[in-house]
Amino acid sequence: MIPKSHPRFISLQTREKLVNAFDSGLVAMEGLIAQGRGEALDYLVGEKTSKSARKAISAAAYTLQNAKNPVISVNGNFAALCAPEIIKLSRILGAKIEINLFYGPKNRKKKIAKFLKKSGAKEILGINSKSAKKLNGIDSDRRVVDRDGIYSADVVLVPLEDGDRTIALKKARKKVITFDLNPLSRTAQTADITIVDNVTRAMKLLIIDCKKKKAKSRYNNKKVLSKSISEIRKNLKWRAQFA
Ligand code: PTJ
Repeated sequence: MIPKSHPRFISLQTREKLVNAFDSGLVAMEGLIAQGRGEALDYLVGEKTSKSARKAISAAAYTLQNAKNPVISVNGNFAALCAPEIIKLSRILGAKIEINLFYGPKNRKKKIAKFLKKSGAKEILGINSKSAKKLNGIDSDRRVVDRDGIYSADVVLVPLEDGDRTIALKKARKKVITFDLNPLSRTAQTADITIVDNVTRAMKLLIIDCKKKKAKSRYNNKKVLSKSISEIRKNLKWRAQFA
């Protein structure tokens, strides 16, 4: 058991959540590697939501509120880390929830659906082969999407994503919003809105923003990404003084 007094309690507890979800067959083994990468990058951003991430969250809230058919795409890590937030966000926006996975085995989708339903979700897309469609320009299992979900969506929220599907979604003329602690990743660079923050912090803030009536404001993802890289540099410079 992790003692609550441990200085890195939250981080260790999150790690434990992922490991337990791996043991229950929700998270891929590769998902544990992704989490490790995320933890390292979170140190670089200072383990707090930056100004640029707040700007991206605000733009994401406006875009989601004004979408005709918004879809929240869920993978193993996202389900394990943010199940209550996924359900809350889908309720506030009237957004669909669709499971879309990179790694096998095939029964992982069903396990995640069961877990989300147990957490309060009503309808889960991505598990019915009768409504399965294929996205063009992508060869991984992520190409399989639901006719009534991602296939017909105008805005898709794709956290902790791989670059191939982000590119395919953009080619299919969808607006892509992502959470990615790596501002240099292909997904971060390709998405319309990249929230460079830990999904466990940013989802809570996105929910708060989505509850408010958002006004349209200017948003340039390239500039926001550039700002987030500068913020990392600034944080490292500040930390270097105490090394
Ligand atoms: O469940 P599956 O099969 O769909 O697989 C999910 C993973 C995450 C394993 C899969 O999409 C994958 O391999 O992703 P990547 O290519 O490792 O990319 C994940 C990105 O998310 C990386 O840039 C990580 O730094 C970042 N990341 C990891 N943890 C977090 C994160 N970003 C925000 N919050 C996190 N907690």
